[in-house]
Amino acid sequence: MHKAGFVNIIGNPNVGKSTLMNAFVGEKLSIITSKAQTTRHRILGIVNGEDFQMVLSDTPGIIKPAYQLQASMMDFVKSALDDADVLIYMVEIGEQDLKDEAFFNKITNSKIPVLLLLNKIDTSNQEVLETQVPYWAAKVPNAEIFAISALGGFGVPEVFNRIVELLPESPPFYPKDQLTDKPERFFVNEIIREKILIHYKKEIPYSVEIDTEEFFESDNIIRMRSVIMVERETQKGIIIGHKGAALKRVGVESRKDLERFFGKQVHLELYVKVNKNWRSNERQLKRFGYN
Ligand SMILES: Nc1nc2c(ncn2[C@@H]2O[C@H](COP(=O)(O)OP(=O)(O)OP(=O)(O)O)[C@@H](O)[C@H]2O)c(=O)[nH]1
Ligand SMILES: [Mg+2]
Repeated sequence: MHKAGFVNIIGNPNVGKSTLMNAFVGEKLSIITSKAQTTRHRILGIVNGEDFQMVLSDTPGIIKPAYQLQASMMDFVKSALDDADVLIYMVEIGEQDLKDEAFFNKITNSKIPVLLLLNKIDTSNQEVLETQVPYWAAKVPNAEIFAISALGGFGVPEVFNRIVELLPESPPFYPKDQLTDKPERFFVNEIIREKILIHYKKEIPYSVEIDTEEFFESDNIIRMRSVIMVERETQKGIIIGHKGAALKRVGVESRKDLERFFGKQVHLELYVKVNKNWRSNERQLKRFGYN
């Protein structure tokens, strides 16, 4: 017998969804930062076993959209609510309610199995845990609750095994050596965007999109050229920094990560371009993979 199914991870921003998916897959597929709204897409991470295939979906944190990009991000969450075989609802210690009631009602009325993961228990203690578990059990009575630390790995194997149990009988959906649904250039974009999230403040990371225009792989090196797109001229100056120092740092750190990710020497050319109000432009968003 072979089992396979879609296991979709949803929750508020910054609770550790991407950290969990990477832990399951054993690869850094999704970027992770301490800032909210790090993930903008629905990213598949596929875990293949002898007799099962777990198709995980990492999704953007749930927010009330303020502009078109965020609305598209929430469409990814909606799609993940619709096609899940197992729903992972992640919350973090100390968090109260999900900000969007419609999403929350969908979870509590779900006909499919829901695992509620109470994450970041490494930041807490037994006393707090003893109040949090009953709190969530009352709020989401249809869920099985697991207290975990996605970062430290505590409780992660137990959740993994439970998901495998819950997978429906099915042939695999993807070739059994496939790890994700995204192309190589997507990961280049994401690795660069992670450095932007880490090094720039306020609205800058949220105004940036990366477009990798060239990706040439030869025997011993991959040559890439990527554009960092911003919404306004002033943001371009900030990205580049004094004598280009800030942009250089992004380039150096990205290249190191890209070499690790692809297991090959990388030559990365970066430049910055203004793409006015791209976040609110349907056509531009479509071009960058936000449907
Ligand atoms: N202490 C602690 N920190 C964690 C744990 N899991 C994740 N984090 C941290 O929480 C922050 C957010 O993690 P992500 O995995 O990016 O969270 P996310 O839910 O994917 O965030 P968005 O994509 O923005 O919605 C990062 O700084 C992680 O290192 C955990 O178990 N314990
Ligand atoms: Mg994420």
